[in-house]
Amino acid sequence: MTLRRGITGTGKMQSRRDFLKLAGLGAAAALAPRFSHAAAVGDKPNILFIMSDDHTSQAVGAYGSRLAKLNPTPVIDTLAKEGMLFENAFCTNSICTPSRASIITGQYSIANGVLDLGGSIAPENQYLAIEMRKAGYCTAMVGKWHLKKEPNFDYYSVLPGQGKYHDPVFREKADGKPFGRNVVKMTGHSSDRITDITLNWFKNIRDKSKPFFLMHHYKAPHDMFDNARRYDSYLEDVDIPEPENLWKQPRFGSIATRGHNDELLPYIGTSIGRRNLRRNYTKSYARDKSLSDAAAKRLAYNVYLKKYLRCVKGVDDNLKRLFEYLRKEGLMDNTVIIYTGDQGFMLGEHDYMDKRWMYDESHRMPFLVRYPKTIKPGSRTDAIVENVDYGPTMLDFAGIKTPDCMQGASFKSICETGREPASWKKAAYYRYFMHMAHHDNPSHFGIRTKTHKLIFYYGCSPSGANQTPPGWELYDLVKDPKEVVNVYDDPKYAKIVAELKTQLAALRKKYGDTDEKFPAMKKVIDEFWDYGPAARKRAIEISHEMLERKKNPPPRRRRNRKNK
Ligand SMILES: [Ca+2]
Repeated sequence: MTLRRGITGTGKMQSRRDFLKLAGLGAAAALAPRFSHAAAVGDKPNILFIMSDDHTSQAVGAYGSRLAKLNPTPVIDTLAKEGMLFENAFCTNSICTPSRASIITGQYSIANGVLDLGGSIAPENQYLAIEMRKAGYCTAMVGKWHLKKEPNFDYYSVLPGQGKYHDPVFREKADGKPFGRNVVKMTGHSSDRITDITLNWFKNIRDKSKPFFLMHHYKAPHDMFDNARRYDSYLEDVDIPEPENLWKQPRFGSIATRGHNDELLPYIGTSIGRRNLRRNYTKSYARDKSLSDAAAKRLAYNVYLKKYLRCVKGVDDNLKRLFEYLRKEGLMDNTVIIYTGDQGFMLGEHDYMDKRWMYDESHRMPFLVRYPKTIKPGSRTDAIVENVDYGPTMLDFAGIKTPDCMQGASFKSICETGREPASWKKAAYYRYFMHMAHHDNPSHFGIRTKTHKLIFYYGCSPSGANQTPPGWELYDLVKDPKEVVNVYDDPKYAKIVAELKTQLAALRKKYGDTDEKFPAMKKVIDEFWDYGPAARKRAIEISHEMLERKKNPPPRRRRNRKNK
């Protein structure tokens, strides 16, 4: 297969029509002429999009969390010092493949079809890369890709699937063989090799007559965390600061996340401590049964955080190498440099691990952008931006209008002025589909404004199967930024709940995420939307039914489960 075959105008218009149909935008919009953009490159800035896997904002020093005192990311922090920090950048579906799909297409999961880890993006639908090339950019993708199909870039060298931490293999475009057979084996740690590949591309491969658009993606610090050996003693003698809600949060959550009277706590949301033993670090690293629950939890927490932060350190040190090269070559200041993670990550907050949740630590993405020509050093914004907006923003920096197929919008003017246009979005929309997969997270969707977050755990798979108790949670982010008091049932918040439900329904309609294709799931959502007495009674029954299933599970069938 050649790349060119995949990017014909016909293929693109077809996918755009499908999208418009899905989004219910009608015939007039579908027939509107597409704009064209000149191929001339002139003084267009280079664009370097750096993304790590699961690097959460709490583990970026510039975000000032409890971990900032460990100085985990001195190099990444320079982007905040010399550029802008986004306090409220959010993913639309907190897991690897869907987040990457939203970035490359500018579309929410329901529109690009990547609802879960099984999805992929065909070369002709990799709009961000295609538009950059059309605008005269030399395009490259290096590192973790995870969108399965061949990257539609002038150059790529990508890890297959998750890739390996040590001695990784890459699929390398320059190898010339068809995608999947173009394998190059390397030795050493993936963060080091990914940086080497990028530096080699800068020196020997890129077309220097064009501006560049490079996506430079680390595998680290995704689990199963495995740092380069030189970091084995990093933080060895440090007690990692703990979040208060690792230990105590009596008013956190709902029947959806705790079960009726907490009866499902061992089964929902994988934990740091002994609460839920699936994929659990206490089980793996604090096996001594004589340890108290608290001692085992503290030990497991330190192992989990240290392994994670050692991987982060490897990323940060490698970026030092990359930035030194850019400085030496005079590329630092005419390049828009972005640093982000593909989602956030729970580092023991709420006694949770992994991502997937809509709680801030998992929902938020670190997002730093440096471009001294137009972005003020040391600036910050609390504007709400989503990963679907990343593509439009980078295209805007390249002088390209947002293509019609993208649902996101450019926030370049926010980067440059710190001010939000009056029409800018006031809320982020979130949806997680992979019901109870891997880390026992019930499916949910919700809305987050600057002041509140409303989450609806409808709790079933798209087929309606494996029902967990539906429930609602509301957090007052002004009074309760750590999200430990669910105020959904507090009468003082009834008006806010009603307003947010109306906004949430409107966003679902706007983004075409209303589940007509999944009637069984839609029925559950409709039944529990108002959450009156009958629905609450039924949720309690479902909680009991789930407990019964967990205590007396049906015989296991043999199956091959794909890991993430
Ligand atoms: Ca990820």
